[in-house]
Amino acid sequence: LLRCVGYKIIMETAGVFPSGELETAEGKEPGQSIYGGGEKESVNTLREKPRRCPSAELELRKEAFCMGMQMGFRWYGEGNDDIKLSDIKQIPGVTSIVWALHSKLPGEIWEVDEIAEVQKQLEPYGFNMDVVESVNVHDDIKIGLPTRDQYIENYKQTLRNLAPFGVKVVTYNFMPIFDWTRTDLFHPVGDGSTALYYEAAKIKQDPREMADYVMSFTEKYHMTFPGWEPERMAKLDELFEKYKGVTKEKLWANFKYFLEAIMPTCHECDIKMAVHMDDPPWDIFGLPRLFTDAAAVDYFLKLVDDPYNCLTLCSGSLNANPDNNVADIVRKHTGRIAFAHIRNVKHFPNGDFSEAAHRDCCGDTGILDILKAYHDAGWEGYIRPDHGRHLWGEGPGTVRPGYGLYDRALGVMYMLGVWDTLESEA
Ligand code: CS2
Ligand code: MN
Repeated sequence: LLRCVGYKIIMETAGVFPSGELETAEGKEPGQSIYGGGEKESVNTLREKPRRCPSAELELRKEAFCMGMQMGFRWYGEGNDDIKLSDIKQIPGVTSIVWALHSKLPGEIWEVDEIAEVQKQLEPYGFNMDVVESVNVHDDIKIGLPTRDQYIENYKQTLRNLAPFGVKVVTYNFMPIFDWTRTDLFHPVGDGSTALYYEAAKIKQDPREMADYVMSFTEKYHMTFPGWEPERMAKLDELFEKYKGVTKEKLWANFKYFLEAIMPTCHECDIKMAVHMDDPPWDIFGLPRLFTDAAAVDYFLKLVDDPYNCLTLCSGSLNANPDNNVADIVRKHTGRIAFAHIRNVKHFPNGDFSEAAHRDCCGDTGILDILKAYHDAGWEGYIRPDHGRHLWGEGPGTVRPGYGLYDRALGVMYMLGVWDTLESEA
């Protein structure tokens, strides 16, 4: 019963009513806006009554700050994303905008007034800002330089600044230098759409070529990509130099140091740290990578065994290695997964892979198994469609690679369709 996600209650707990008063859909006539202005929105789009949860239980859920599964959608912010919040609002079931202050460099403090600005943008649409992706970790912390302590203090201050806005989960990664790595950002899939693609033979020891390729998009379309900030890319040789001697063991030790330092702040702020899986999950350009398989996930969760030390379990990142069974990890570590990224990947025999539509049979990741594992384990957390293909005219300059509107919206509907079916059978 507790698994039941009542959309209405999620909206109430999220405090969506811009007026600040706790209104309920019951107080409105069908067809009357509950969003406090703007477009006319029918209350019939919300469930009149949650289907299986008696209201007393819903109250309990509220008291226990029990979240249920909440659907999120990543948005890069006003002036930084061609997709509008009003477009996202039209995708059924999305309650959370997964956001970040993308102008911030790793290590900088996120100031309260900057966070409040985002809140002001989200509020009229009733979206919550519970999930931040990402607060990036400064390289000096990963390398273990003496300067790390100041950057850790800054990180803690950012967490303290985020907490009053209701932020519950902070995603980040612990990959040296780069975030995701792909050799083609708009690769034809064969049906007229394009997707992110990884051609193994194109990854050489010299990362400069790769960085130049990504930077060419930044220059041409004035788009910066998290993990590929021009300021950092300009110092690539220096960065590589600094990482010399950072073995996998050292990286784990530096990771432990960072987490142990911030866990008390996470408790105080009630914010879960949710580390993203490495993408792709293997060493690259001679740099060590940690989150490569299930054993690494086990090791990490024991390394700092704290309920606030959690995962952003990214299905597509891990399953870029086809040996990784993500559903098994879901079953084993349900309570430590704060955020689920659902991404499907198609593998080729030569080691190349392409990103694919969310539907199970469009790729090899086992999306159906993964969703079933979350459902059957009674998982409660945040979930979002991760990368999607670029459809219907989306392309370089109009969308961020992997972050078009349409395929991710289809992904949401696929996930909710599977979820609703599992619920109705439960
Ligand atoms: C994300 C990651 O776009 C993506 O693939 O899944 O880049 C993720 O945002 C970061 O690794 C988290 O810091
Ligand atoms: Mn992801």
